[in-house]
Amino acid sequence: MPTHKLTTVQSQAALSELNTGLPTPWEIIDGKLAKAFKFKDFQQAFGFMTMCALYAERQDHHPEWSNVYNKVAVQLITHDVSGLSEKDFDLAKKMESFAALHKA
Ligand code: H2B
Repeated sequence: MPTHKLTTVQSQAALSELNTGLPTPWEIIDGKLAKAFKFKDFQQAFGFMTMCALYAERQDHHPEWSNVYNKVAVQLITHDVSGLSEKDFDLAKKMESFAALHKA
């Protein structure tokens, strides 16, 4: 299925939908969908990252991220379209569900 770059208006609408009900929201920073997750400890953070990594590999859509102990800073972008696509919002939603399985 081809991937389409979302317009600014479409990205803002998708961001609002993604953030509905979330205590800590995602933001669009420098054209990337970004969020910093914080967990109880490194084990929880790495468990979260492992679930995300396996999903990302299945989808062939990979995050930019960094980890320091209990924090995981995530930036999502679709390199193939040089911008945001539905794939980024899909991955962000999955990341939220994986984060919910790990201790904050
Ligand atoms: N991940 C992300 N975030 N954006 C992409 O455009 C992308 C990817 N493209 N993972 C995939 C891999 C592409 O390079 C391969 C060839 O399908």
